Amino acid sequence: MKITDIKVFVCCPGRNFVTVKISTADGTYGIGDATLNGREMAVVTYLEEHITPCLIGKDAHQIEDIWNYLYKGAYWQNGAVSIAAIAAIDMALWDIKGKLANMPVYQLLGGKSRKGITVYGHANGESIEEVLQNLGTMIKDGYKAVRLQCTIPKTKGTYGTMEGKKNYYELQGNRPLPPEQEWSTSKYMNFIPELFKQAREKFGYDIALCHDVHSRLTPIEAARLCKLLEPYNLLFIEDAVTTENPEGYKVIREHTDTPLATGEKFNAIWDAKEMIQNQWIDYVRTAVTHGGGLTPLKKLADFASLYHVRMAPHGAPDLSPICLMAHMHFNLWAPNFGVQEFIGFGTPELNEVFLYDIALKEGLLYMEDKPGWGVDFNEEAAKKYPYKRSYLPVSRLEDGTLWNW
Ligand code: EZ4
Ligand code: CO
Repeated sequence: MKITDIKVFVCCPGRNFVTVKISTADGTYGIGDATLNGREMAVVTYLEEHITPCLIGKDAHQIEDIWNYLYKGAYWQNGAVSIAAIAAIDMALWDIKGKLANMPVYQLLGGKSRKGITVYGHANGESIEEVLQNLGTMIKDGYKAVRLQCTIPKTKGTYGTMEGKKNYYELQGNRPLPPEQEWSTSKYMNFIPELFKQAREKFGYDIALCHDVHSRLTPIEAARLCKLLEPYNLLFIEDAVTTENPEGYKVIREHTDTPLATGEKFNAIWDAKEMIQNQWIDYVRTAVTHGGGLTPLKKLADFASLYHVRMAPHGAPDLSPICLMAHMHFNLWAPNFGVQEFIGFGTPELNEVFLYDIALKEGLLYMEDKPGWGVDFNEEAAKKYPYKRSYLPVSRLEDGTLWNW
């Protein structure tokens, strides 16, 4: 089945998304997500200049070969920009294969391993009281797992919260340059255990709780935080330290039994290999969009399963509903699926552009069986929401040193 056309769309229904649409000779099309937060146009150029011209006329069925053609064939294999571009092509091809087979993609992987997808939602706030109020609402709504992030007292917001933007943590779309946030490791370390202490005192131990450090600690600081949090029995601590030096996770592991999650910035299985093989982590956070598509993600899942490591895909608002639906299929299949991050049902603008159908029942996400990914893209609606330059914030220590955000 020959590829006849590939189009790349950028739109901003609330925040920026890059979408790829591949069409084939018989009129079948597939869609994929290529969104790289704050670097969207680099991926668009990579796709339009360097990928789409090479694929016209190729057989859409040869997903494995096309993946290697784009990865190995380019010589410059890796990097967030090229991997997001390859991921979108890979996702669109799996969508086409599912449609041509008249099957949901999870069937092509080997079928369902579970009835629904356990998700964790976000309870954010500018005070412990506000976070706990939001947590209470989510428990009432049936969530089985929740991530807690809270502004540190006497600061103007931190990762997970933004001053004046209640319960919304990564504003995009109306500011052209990166905002700056101040970071104090000591204030953070002195405060976070109290958040989880009060959460457990108020809601007990039935609800699974997790927290994203967003790589702001050193390994030994992270080890200390994880130890302080041991009494509150977390599902996991995410991104306790950066991953450039995987042995940082070994240091944490030597000190604590708080489970560890990382990998939302991994580009390839190779980035995760050492941490998985050494059993330094418990959950891999790689998303289909940022990990190069379904083709490498299914290999990553199988490899991780050999070491008791589970998949917990990244599901922040910068991953489009196409990625969310790809995760539905991936997670339904992956025998070693753990939990899916889920930020809730989209805004009316988002759901005008992306058409998909999911339902949350007792903390599990469900979807209807449809061929392919079961998500569509409304090109006309997307035109109403043009791209707006927008960046994530940056962090600085109190003395002005640039820090990890
Ligand atoms: O900062 O998706 O777990 N979620 C996260 C996210 C990331 C953004 C980056 O684009 O860490 O909030
Ligand atoms: Co994260």
